[in-house]
Amino acid sequence: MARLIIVSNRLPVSLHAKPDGTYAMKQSIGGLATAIGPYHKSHNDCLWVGWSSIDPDACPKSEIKSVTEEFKSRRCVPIFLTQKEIDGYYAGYANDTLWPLFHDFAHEATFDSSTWKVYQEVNQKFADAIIEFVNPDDTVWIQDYHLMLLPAMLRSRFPKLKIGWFLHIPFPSPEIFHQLPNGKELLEGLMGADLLGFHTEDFCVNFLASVRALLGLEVDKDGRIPIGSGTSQRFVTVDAFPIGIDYGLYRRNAHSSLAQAMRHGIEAVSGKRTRRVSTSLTAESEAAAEASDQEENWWSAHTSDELPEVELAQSAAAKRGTEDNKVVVSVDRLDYTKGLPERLRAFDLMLSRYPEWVGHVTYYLLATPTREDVETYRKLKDQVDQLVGEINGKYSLLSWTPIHYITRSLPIKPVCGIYTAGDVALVTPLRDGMNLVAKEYLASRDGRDGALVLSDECGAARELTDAFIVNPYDTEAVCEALHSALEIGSDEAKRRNAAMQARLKYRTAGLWSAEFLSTLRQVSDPRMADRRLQSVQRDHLVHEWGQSKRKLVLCDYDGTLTQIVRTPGRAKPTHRLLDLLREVGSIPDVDLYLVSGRTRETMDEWFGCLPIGLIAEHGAWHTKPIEGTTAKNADGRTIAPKRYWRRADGLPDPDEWRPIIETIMNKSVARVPQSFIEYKSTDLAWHYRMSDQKLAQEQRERLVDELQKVCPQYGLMVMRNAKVIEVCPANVSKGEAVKPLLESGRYDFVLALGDDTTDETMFASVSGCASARNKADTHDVDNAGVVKMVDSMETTTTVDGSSAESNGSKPAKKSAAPSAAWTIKVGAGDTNARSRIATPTDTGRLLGYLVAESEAVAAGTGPAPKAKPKSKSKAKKASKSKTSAKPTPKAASKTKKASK
Ligand code: ADQ
Repeated sequence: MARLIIVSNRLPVSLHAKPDGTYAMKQSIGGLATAIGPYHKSHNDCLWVGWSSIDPDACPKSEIKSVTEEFKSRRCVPIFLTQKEIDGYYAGYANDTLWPLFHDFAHEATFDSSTWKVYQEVNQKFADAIIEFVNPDDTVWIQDYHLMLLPAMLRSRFPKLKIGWFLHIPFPSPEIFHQLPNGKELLEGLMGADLLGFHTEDFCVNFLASVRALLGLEVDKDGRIPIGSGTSQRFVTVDAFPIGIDYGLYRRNAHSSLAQAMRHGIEAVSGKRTRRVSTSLTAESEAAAEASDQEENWWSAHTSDELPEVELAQSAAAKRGTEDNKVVVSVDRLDYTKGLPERLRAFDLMLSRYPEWVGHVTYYLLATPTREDVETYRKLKDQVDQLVGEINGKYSLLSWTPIHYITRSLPIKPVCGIYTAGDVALVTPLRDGMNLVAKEYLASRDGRDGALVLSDECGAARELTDAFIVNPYDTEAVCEALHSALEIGSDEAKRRNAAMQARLKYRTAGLWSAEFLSTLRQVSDPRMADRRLQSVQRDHLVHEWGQSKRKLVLCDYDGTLTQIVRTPGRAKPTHRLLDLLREVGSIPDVDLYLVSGRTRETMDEWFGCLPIGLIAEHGAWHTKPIEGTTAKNADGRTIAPKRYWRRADGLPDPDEWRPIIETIMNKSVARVPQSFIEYKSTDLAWHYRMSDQKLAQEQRERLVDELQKVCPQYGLMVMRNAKVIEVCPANVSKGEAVKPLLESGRYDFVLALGDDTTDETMFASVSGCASARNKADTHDVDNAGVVKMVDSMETTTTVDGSSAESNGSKPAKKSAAPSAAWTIKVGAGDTNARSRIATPTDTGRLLGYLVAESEAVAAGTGPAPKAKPKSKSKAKKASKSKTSAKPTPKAASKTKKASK
């Protein structure tokens, strides 16, 4: 059985020695463990290889054996690294060279040939351990910058192994990458993989620029780098896979009693919950105000400059209501990439520029120190300590402290408590691959307000475009964004969040790993690697969907929404699939049609209850719900809509041709055991999926020959589909069936999905209609038959015989063809479709994206951002000063006042 082998620096579980000498296993927390952990846990065919955190030199051999067994019981393969190896590979090359350089902190990077040597050796140690048990048909998924040489090491031993690699941190611009003495070797190491994944399109662009410059390799239109030539040629695919979070986990934990207790505690201390702080503040400020009114007394003898507390207390008095108090939060590891000193300076500036916030905004800063043995990290800690001390010293009032500084590492529930208490989250890393904190904050505030100030230097900024996006180096911009975020109204904050939350809810950690693995399978199969729907194209499709006014989805069923099975009757839709189709069909500006070769009886039985259109027998029949008949009962369940089936006009008379075709097909049934005829009202189909394939294929050619001689005289045609030979009217095809919809001028977005040759006619119609956009006016005259069908599909006869506009809206100008037209082939084989996805599961995922996007747009913020590659140098960064968080007029006037 083919297995999935995940390889990362650390294992997802760690062992802790107990006092009795035995070990306790502890689940690791963190992005990677939560993203892939559930897959590993629930799949018996999934193994995880990683560093055990145990030094073999400090552990007796017998213990190593028992520890290995302990790990094995959790499907983990431990790698034992000595202290020297850890110092060179992990602390040295990975964290002192690659980490700073990849985060654009070249000045922090050390280049030491001895750590590079150990990095090579440890990568080889991982390779040797994997080679010992891996099978050639397994899939290996390698994580992160610690193991960049591993793909080529495995490839040299297993040419056919499916190998993927994902980078969790940014990939730097080529100018920065070129500073790395061993850059070429690292890239060569990665060229051993089939698929290389990055968080964003920008990082892919940076990576490909370095590949071009250092290896002289180019990427083709399908996002693939060809390696070698001739029969041994293989491809390395590069694409973006933005990691998500387990949204439900954060939403649930935010409601836990521990998180709520934490939230209440923070709100009490910051004066939001009780009047304690506010009362004393009020007293303090009233005393100040009173004193300043009296001439010649102690207070008035001091200017504000000499005693800023007086002014601050006065400003505090301006906001007496505790409901106006606000909490700012941030959660970080204390790393120089997270931009803590810059953020603290911006908070300081905000308090001095907008003194009305003094006494009314409290910043909960959770920053857990890491790598305290390293000088840079120690210095950073000292700097942050000092800044916090300075700000607290400068602004604290008797009963209010601006910053609550927590340096402990907290488990998920208290962290969620902090998120739920935070009116504003300050997430301003100077550079970050993705940044999960921003996403966790939004998930913890599901359905609630709360404003996110987000650095444009992290991957999350490409997705969370409704946040206050700032340049983290620009103190002024962060200050203004923070002020705007504090001032934002609850409704506006909810509206912004709802859009981002709708997308995050769908784009989870589970979706991320499933998409990476599905892409890895697709790119490793030469029959499916061309025309692959790349993430940038998928994002473009989703963006166009969000922007369009009226959308048409044409979707085949067998092989497109569900796997092809041996017995056609067994391909019944699951509840999950029906729910998905119901969701798509229920979006107000969407018309979904299932376009199938199945009989109308089957279509009715399986899908008649859904608010969608149905086209059966390759277009011989069509129906859509009569408007106003789709409703929900008291339980919220959709009541099956009323619908009438309509037969396409001008079809040959079945009584004339059916006995002749049946006789011919019956000969094949007799010759090929387990083959059979399927009877449809306008169509006969010979199925041989369950038969001996060699015998069936020989017979198929004979049958096709014979049928082709007879069919034309009856106006019929022969179709070769997947393990089926079908005879149907020559003037019927999926392409002809959907033309009336395409030419109706009703839609500005069309998506067609299908898996076999019958769907190619549909693709041709969609492409033809899109390319003939400007000529479509003439069609009414040229093709009277088609126009007739337009009319019959556009209007639906109601029970009383009157005619109703099927969508309730007037069609746009007849000649207007869709401006966005997407055709997608599902699976292998030749196609004229624009793009290809691998399996029906991918179809489901794509439809899921569209549902989430419609929800996000409905939440009121407009369409998703179009992915735009962006690469910039450090030099540009230093000079830029931008923020989307423009000061509000109110804020601007205060700025002026403050600067007087
Ligand atoms: P990290 O550098 O670990 O991940 P991040 O994405 O922010 O950074 O994830 C941090 C995780 O740790 C979050 O789940 C957060 O809640 C938690 N955390 C952070 N500080 C904490 C603290 N003080 N106490 C408790 N919990 C804390 C790397 C890359 C990122 C990328 C992820 C996933 O550097 O850019 O997003 O991998 O690919």
